[in-house]
Amino acid sequence: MKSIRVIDSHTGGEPTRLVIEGFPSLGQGSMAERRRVLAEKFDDWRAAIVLEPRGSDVLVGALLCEPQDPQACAGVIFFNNTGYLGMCGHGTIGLVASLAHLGRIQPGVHRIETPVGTVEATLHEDRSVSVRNVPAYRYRKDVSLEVPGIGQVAGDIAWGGNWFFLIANHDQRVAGDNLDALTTYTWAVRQALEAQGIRGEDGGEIDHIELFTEDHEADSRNFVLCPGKAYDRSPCGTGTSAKLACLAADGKLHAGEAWRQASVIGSQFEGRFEWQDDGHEDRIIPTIRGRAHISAEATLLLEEHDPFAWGIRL
Ligand code: PYC
Repeated sequence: MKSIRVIDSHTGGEPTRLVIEGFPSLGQGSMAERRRVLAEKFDDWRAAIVLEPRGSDVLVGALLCEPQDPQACAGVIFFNNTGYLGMCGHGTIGLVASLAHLGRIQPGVHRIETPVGTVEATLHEDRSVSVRNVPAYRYRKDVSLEVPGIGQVAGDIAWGGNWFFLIANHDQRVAGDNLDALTTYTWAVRQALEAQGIRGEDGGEIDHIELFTEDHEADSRNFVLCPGKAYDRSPCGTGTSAKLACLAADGKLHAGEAWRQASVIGSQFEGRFEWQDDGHEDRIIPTIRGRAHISAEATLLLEEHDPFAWGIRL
């Protein structure tokens, strides 16, 4: 019998399962190297932790790692029902809330290594968390796409720690009682991007699709389709970062101004940005603030003769 200790939390409704003990060693490399080792040698551990019957399609896993840099408080690798993420905003907020719950960190600034760079998380006295993310930028504006069954769709491609296709003009109702239609629409867009070879600047797959609409209580409401076809219950930290990059590039939001991003279920993040100060004029450093709540402390058990011990993989 194998056992894996986890802390579950949710950030604006989106769950994170932080793995704190019981995972095989991935070596001492960077988080990007350790993610490669995880994917190549231990992918069944990912599946055991986040897939049914222990998990669900919505769950994001976060493997807590020893950081390389002694100044960092943690390293982390995020994964989901289909594979691995670069960064994860809601997951970082969940990680920080879980470390605070365990008494491992106090309010203040904490550096966290991820596969796509180091982020800086501030645990505030009110238990909310700000994540100063990796640099974000818009790669292409107004990309036109023929989507089978839908027609022409135009959107921006932006990086916020993962690759996003952001669609502002569409005929969809972005509301919690329209999730099936939103999923069908965004999944068709995702497949069209893939089929037409439209990718991020580094050749990375555009595996998050984001729709926007107006909101009475925030500056915008979004629906974000995640890589494994689940929608993000939170406003998506990396998706909000990508949105801030587009707003900044269009001059619609200025450095330091607040942007309240609501999710399709009504939870909110507050985002702000500063321009990156290294000659990349189009890049911003986004900061996303939100709040996570702890939902379980648990030990996952993998029985030797359980046919679904390593997850249901169809
Ligand atoms: O908050 O960045 C995020 C995120 C990515 C996928 C799910 N949540």
